[in-house]
Amino acid sequence: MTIKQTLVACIALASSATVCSQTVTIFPTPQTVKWGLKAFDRPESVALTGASTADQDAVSMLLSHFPESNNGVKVTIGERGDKAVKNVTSLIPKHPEGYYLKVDKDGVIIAGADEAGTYYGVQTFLAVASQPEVMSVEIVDFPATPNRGVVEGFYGNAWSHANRLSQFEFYGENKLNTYIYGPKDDPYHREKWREPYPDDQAQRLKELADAASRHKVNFVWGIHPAGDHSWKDDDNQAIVKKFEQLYGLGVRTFAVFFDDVFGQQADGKKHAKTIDYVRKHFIKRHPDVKGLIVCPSLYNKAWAPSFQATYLEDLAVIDPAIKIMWTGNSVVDFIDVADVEWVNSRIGRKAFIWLNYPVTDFCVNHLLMGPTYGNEPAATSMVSGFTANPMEYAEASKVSLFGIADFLWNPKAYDADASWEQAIKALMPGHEDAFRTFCLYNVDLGQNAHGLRRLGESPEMKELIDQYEEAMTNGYSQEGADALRKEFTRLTYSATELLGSESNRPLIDEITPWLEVARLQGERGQAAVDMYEALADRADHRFIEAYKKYAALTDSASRITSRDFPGSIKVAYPMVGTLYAEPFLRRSVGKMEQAYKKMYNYAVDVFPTLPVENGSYHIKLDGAFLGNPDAEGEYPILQSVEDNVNPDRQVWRLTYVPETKGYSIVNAKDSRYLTEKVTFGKTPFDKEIHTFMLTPVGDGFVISNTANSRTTIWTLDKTGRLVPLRGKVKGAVFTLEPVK
Ligand code: LOG
Repeated sequence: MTIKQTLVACIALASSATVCSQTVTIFPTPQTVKWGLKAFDRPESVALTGASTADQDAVSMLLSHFPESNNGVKVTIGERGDKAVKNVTSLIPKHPEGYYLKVDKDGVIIAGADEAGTYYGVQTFLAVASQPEVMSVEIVDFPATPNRGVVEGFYGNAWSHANRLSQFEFYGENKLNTYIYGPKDDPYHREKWREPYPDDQAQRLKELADAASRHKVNFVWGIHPAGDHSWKDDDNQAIVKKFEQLYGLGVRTFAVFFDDVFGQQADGKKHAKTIDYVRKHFIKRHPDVKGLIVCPSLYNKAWAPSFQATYLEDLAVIDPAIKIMWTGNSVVDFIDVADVEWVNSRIGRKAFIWLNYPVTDFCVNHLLMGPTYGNEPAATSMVSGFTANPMEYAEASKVSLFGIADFLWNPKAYDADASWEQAIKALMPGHEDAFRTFCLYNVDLGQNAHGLRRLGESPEMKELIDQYEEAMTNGYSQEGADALRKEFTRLTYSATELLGSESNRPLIDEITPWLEVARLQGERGQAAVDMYEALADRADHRFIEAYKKYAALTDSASRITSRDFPGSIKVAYPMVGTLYAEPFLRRSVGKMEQAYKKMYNYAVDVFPTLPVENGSYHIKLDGAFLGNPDAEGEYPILQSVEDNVNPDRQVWRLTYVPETKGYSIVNAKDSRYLTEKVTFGKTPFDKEIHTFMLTPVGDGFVISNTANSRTTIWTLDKTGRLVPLRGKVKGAVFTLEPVK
């Protein structure tokens, strides 16, 4: 159902009678709504007028909720031009996809500006009629943004067929009308773009195109030929041939992606020629093809300096009806007026937005379940379309997409928090509080290459942590400990409740690894509070028991994975509460450990010992020395012999950083430190991303960055350069030799 919340306002009258107004809050927020008194009880059935001339998807949608019968509530349905709705013609908004809806004692009128309008009118009526008492209402409604939806454009495991079917239903309910197919790791989209889909996959795409159309979603199929296109006509023809296959399966809108290629492959003039070839030899030959969308190589403003200065202008010679995509000021950012103005003036048309949110392919250990905020409402009138790139977790992405749908339909009325609350209710009915708590612990992206953070993580927890830490520095606070225990317990209860809930199983199944980590985080928090209390009571045995519990729970959490199946493109190691809760746990347990060791001897061997002592080392691989290049080179190098002229080049100072359980690695020659990319640091030292874990293996260590240690370890490429190795692969084993 589109309507997610009922505001039941009950006014108790002087004596015994109670009048209940069962108006509902409609999402996406309509342009104008006028509520009246009760019209009728929720209908058992409907009696239709105009059904044969009205949009058939709209009629079926209505009948799938209310059966037809002669004595049902009268519903008149149709679109502009149909006889059935002739009387209300002047009330139908002129905007494409708009509708007029009237509900009163005499029945219901649903009148669309076009077919989609009628369908959306039905969706709104279903919402209005979701309560036991249906209220009178008059609604004039239309979308502010023309093409609204999703671009499945991420790297990683592509959505399943069932995911996509469920998305289309959701888009219909929430009035999103566009889905662009472009999963980077579907081989037939990118790597093997020239090859046709095998029959079984082709059949599924046909099913998708049909299903999308039933929900008034424009199914756009995209190809990504940019990696190895020769920019000659035989390859242009290969695009056309592939498009013909998809055309045969019912696809009527197409896209060509040139993103994430550089140098010679990122040539605006060549891209324009290819697109023009496709226009001439494909689009023009099929009058029923609705359009073409292009994603340029230069798709965000931050990259402009490193591209051909005229890339966008060179591309912009293509037919002005062809849409050009744009991610904003940078790859991952929200959209504002200034950046849309910037690109529009270069491409000679309104940009088509590719919003990289809530996509997590660059921070796979996180889920983005927070409110969708940051896009400037006024920008929506300057774009030809607006699509969001989601997470590979399709069901979980619906929280953000709900907000996107609401924002795009009616940007002026958009309230990110209210919309988010509504999404939570819609997606997890019966478990709203638990789901809300879970979502609040999963808003942050963690440290990531794009630098985007979302700071709204559990404000309740943040406040308690701040208070508790202040109390800790001033002595002891039982109140602070109690409050903190309560909040951690709430987290555990919420996760446990959701794990057992039946209300939206596909969503629960998807997020189960994060729910497990959240449940354990709550329990770890409780154990940490036990440690705190034991320390205050000077109860060393109790402290050790609590510590052991904490350590065991932490160990269990660190073993949880998501998408860990054979052939998975990306395995994730779920992280929860990364902004406040998790750093707090590490910090406070680390401090308590130190405090305990100063006071007691009992069982101190339970604490992990450092893999290596702080100090200066040679870092060696197969007998060769890791060194600092003489020039201002970016990467350390591997040198087969010891440097006797300038020995400091091969000396590395390792310093343990308790917060991250990692080491900073600093070269003795010039004090440059290694960063998360194993280059030398240029930005100020940041312990979160500039420290390394040393995992003992045999006589040596595998080295990994603490920020992404679970997915990346360091090894050497053919040139002897340190490079990150992704995935669960055995890495290079380094040995450390202390330098006196
Ligand atoms: C890719 C996209 C990816 C996203 C976020 C575009 C146009 N292309 O940096 O496939 O999901 O960033 O990682 C991209 O955004 N490249």
